[in-house]
Amino acid sequence: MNKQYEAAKARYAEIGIDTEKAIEQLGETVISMHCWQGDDVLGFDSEGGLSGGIQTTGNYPGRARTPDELMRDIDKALSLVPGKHKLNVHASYAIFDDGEFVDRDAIKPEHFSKWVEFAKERGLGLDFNPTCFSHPKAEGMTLSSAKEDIRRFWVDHVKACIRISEYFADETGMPCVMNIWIPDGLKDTPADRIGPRARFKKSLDEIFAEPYDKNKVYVTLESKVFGIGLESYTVGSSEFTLGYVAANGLVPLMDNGHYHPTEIVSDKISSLLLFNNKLALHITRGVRWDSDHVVRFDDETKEIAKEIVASGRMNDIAMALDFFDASINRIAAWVVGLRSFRKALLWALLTPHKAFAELQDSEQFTKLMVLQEELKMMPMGAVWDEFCRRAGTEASEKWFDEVEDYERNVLAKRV
Ligand code: RNT
Ligand code: ZN
Repeated sequence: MNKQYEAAKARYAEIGIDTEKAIEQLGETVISMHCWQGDDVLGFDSEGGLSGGIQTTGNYPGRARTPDELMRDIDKALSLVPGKHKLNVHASYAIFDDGEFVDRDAIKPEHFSKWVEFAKERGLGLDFNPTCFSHPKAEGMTLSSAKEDIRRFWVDHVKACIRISEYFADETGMPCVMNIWIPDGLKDTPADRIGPRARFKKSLDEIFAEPYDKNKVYVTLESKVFGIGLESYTVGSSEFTLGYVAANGLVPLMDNGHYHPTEIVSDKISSLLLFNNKLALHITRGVRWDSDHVVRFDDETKEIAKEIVASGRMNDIAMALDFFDASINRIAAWVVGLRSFRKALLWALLTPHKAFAELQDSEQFTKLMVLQEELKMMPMGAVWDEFCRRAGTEASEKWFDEVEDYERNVLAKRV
């Protein structure tokens, strides 16, 4: 019996919160861990750098350079985070046999069999992403290209990715979220805005003309407002993606780095839930731009978690992390991001949403403010510690000792 936890449990009971239930729900909630934090989004299928208007900054030693290194690093990170996870893989992480090379329009499930093996051994689900960037054919537009051969190449790539996603779902026994994001856009004011969007729409129509099992693969479409070198126009804008998913029964995906700086995804979740059966999120942290900083236990992350939990639709929301920081220890980046988002979910599970909503409805705004502020000093830390203890994971900052050992013994030797 942990005294601090027992005291916290009693204190939360006073405001109508059952900490046992919160711990249980938190343990069941699946967060999708992105593989690309471990190697600065480089992947294994090409030698070129990262393109598409996204950017990692920093040159911290120890980047994973091979599938084995990346898998080892993922294992290390997962050993330090409590709760259930899926692993989110990009098409550029195909693993070829020695001397083999298959271009992206022709990749097959077999090129991902090592990821399947890895996931199955660890009881992880798998999510997937076409990679329409970091490729010679992605120097201009991709699915919205005016060059027919280029457009076709990327249509074939996404079709190949749907087959791989089905394979992931079959093998793991869990649905696979397949997210389409294209970097297509323009640096300067477009002469023609509707042309590329019409071609993107046509490409998507061609992709989905081939049937797939919607119970196994949840196709999501991610919008974006700008990218580096794509400051004036993106083809896959918010209106485009919301329109396309509504008309075609796909799932919208919001990345909280992909809006104007004063727009907040926490305010968008409820509206999308009212008009969609499912919703997907890329949880990240933008600092001044779509910088993809490591997720922290900050106000907007807590507000996103609050909206997820308060909606009562947690099971309809696919939660994935999406950040890439190359300036700090990459394992620690993963662990901080995963732990922070789970802390935010715990924070939300320990909030008396119903009571607060009733205060709002009865216009008792003073009392609502008082209680919301007092809630911030509640002993959530003791509940988090107990959750970690039950999950067999280090609760305190001591987890970082293990990362430092790993850095000394493994990462520092990668030169
Ligand atoms: C880019 C999008 C996209 C990527 C990943 C690697 O701005 O957020 O989701 O970060 O697919
Ligand atoms: Zn994203």
